[in-house]
Amino acid sequence: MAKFEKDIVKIGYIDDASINVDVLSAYSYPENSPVGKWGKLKVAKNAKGVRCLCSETGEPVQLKGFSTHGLQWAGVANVTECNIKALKEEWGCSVFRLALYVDYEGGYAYNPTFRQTMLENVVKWTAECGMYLVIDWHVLTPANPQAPEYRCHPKNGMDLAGDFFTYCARRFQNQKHILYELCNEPNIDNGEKIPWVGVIKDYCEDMLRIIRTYDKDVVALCGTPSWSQDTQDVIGHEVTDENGVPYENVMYTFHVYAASHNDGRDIDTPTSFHGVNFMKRFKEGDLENGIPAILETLPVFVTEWGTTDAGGWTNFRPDLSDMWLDIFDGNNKGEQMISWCNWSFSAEGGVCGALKWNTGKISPLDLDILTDSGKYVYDHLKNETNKIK
Ligand code: IDC
Repeated sequence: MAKFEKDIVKIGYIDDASINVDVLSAYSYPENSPVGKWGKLKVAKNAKGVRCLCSETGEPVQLKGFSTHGLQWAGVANVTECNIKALKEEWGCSVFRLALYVDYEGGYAYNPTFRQTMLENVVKWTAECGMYLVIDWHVLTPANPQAPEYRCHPKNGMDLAGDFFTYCARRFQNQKHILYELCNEPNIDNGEKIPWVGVIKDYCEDMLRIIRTYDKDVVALCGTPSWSQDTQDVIGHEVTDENGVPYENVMYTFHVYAASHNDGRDIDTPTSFHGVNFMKRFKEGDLENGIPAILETLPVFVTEWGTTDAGGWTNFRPDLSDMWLDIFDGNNKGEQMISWCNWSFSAEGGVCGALKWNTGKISPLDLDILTDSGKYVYDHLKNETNKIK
């Protein structure tokens, strides 16, 4: 395990340009939009005394929307002003997640113009329509958020993660619509699980220290071990500052793909999760294995869920998705309403991508451009909007 110990993590430098970047002045949000109504979000307690995502005035809120596909791929073609605004106005989304892959397949590390162009644009477009934005540092490959590719880049020695969050937290400190996802899915390196205690937690604390220097209260979402499925590892080990004081306005992520992570039933997708009852673990707890109801214990944000298996390519399962959406809507021991982003808003995302191959513009909407998964999520969002009206 020595290779995971923090003291051997070499931390690179942060660019002066990020430390000194101009602070963006505050956007004003349309009055009836999610951000117009709920303001800067925070973590507070619901009626059951369980911590959850709340509005500026402390009312529990539930955000629903989409995550992009990897921005370095062609999926980026769908991330346009017109489409983002249509997701809010016509689909009823209240959140959008920007998946910023880093060292993989030509991600951020290879294309720093992401920061100037895509990120700035999406911050602006989501603000203009009053939709929340999750800025996701998409750790996936390498598996460890403390890997040199993120913290001391082999090409230039930069602490890319530290630099990125310095830039964002300083530049966007006056905005109310932004949330940060500190790392997408830490996972397995050489057969060894990257642990929460000693690695991921330390990384998240480093990023929180940076972010809190500029933005005292923005909501930050911490990725959890095993592709953000072992959320229970955080229980009893939440993030704290250097003095051991717990950080406020922090949530922990859980990622679910309905055909792979469910009530443990046997299905026809090869998965190592057969027999693990994720639904019970989150909803009611798994006391035989010492796990209390996760949704009664930790504030949780589902920054990714899919209607299919975890690979995204087979097994569209609306029945299992229904079961998860019911849990997310507050049917769990903590009565915690879970905010979510569906993976993915993309025309090249396989069976779990919402759009059919080659789809560009989604407005005005022709239902024919939607995949089964896209149609399922669209119908759910539409029903919600109709309920509110
Ligand atoms: C998938 C993409 C796929 C790509 C793969 C590896 O859909 O085209 O080849 O990543 O980069 C996640 C990840 C997310 C995955 C998604 C679907 O966060 O990056 O996207 N998924 O497999 N976790 C569970 C599933």
